[in-house]
Amino acid sequence: MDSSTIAAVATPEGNGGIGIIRVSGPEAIAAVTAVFRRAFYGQNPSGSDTDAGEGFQSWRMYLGHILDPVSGSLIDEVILVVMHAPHSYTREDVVEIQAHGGSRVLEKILNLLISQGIRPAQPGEFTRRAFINGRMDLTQAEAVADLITARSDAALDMAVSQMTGQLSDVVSSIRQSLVSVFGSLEAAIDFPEAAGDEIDDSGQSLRLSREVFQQINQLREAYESGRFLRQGVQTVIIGRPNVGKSSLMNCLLNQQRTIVTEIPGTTRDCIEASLTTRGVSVLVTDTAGLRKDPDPIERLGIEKTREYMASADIVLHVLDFSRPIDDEDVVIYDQLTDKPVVLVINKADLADHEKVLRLPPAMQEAACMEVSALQGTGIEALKQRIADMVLSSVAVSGPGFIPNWRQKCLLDQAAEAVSKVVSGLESRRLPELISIDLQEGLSAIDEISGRHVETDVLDEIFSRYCVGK
Ligand SMILES: Nc1nc2c(ncn2[C@@H]2O[C@H](COP(=O)(O)OP(=O)(O)OP(=O)(O)O)[C@@H](O)[C@H]2O)c(=O)[nH]1
Ligand SMILES: [Mg+2]
Repeated sequence: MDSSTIAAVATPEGNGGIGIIRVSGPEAIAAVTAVFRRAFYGQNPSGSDTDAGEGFQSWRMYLGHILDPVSGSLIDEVILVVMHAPHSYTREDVVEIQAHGGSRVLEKILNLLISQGIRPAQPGEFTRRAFINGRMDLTQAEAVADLITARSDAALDMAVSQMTGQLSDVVSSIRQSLVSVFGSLEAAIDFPEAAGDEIDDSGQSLRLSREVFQQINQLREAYESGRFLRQGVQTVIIGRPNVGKSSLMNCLLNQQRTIVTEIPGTTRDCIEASLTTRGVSVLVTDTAGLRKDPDPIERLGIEKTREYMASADIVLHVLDFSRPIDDEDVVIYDQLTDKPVVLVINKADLADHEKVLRLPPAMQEAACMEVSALQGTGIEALKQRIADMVLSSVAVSGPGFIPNWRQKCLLDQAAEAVSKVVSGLESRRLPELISIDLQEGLSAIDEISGRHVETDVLDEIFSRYCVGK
């Protein structure tokens, strides 16, 4: 365990009202005390009424000044908050210095602390210490990063529930069940006579293992249906040239992001942007119009469009209300068999009241929305529709939090191992063999919670955090 004392600027770079420097470790209080002079309200910072040496109480704020201990020059007026171990984020002694938020000021204070023998913190090192010191498990530590980077309400809710330990609880209940099955198998291995001819006579181990298998699968399903909330939903706008794809993109974003002209074939590349609607993060891509006889540049654009279509979560297939549906529209639609599609019938402003756009039978099953990208009508309803599609798929999944990719890979490993345990118990294999599978399942579960995890895995996880967290 690294017992050095670390410090970092915890607030974002740039100028701000206040900036916070965080210090953690056994020397935190001593180092800060060496550069801090407590001021009594209304008295001169350079006066003698200071008590830098007096002990600080936890969770109180102290007004004072940071002074260069060598030159005696005043650096800033600050507030200190001291948190004595173990009642702090890292469970070590922590001091937070609330200074003025100029990057030069913060850098100067940090350098003063470093001159007191403290080292700069690595990215995520405070949270890593919180994990190592048992304040949180690895799923909670990962949720801290999710919380900071959450771009939508839904992602934020998910991060909060994971940070407060909901995933940890499920993982630890899975662990308990596996340990209990393990205990029965060990007993059967150590005392075969006591276990009788057959292991798991009562069927208790089999029942528990099946339950665990189901729990693990629920988490895997939650990943599949809820990954939109983590990554944002990939939405691709496609259609024939000139139907108004770029106009729709601009309208959704509420800004002129892509070029619109009356010339078919205007957009030749794929243009991405993101928006948030109803708390859901949506990544939208405008694409080149799909047509039969493209020129060489358009052809490249169309190839790219197809790649985006293949990886899309939702496709917005744009049709033009002012023109009858033709074979090209149908050909495009037919390529979308495995995707959730919304037919966006654009240019609704050009339709007279009696006119209805006739859709061929195959297209009639799809969700349809009428919009005018020119006038902005129907756009809110379309956004609502996209959010509903995402949120309904998440609601089905249930648990209220969504494993990340690392956790999902480990859940896959655990599921495979536990399914072998189940079939081993069903076919009454030797307990020694079943216990090998069980151990594999346990170690995957323990890697999720961080109970047993390699240092390089931790390095990889925490390197994605910001410095100061
Ligand atoms: N009346 C009307 N015109 C529209 C509407 N949406 C787009 N247009 C017009 O249709 C023309 C084509 O619009 P774009 O948005 O460039 O169409 P596109 O599908 O991106 O076209 P390509 O990039 O060439 O494939 C432009 O002249 C737009 O002003 C609409 O809702 N109503
Ligand atoms: Mg376009």
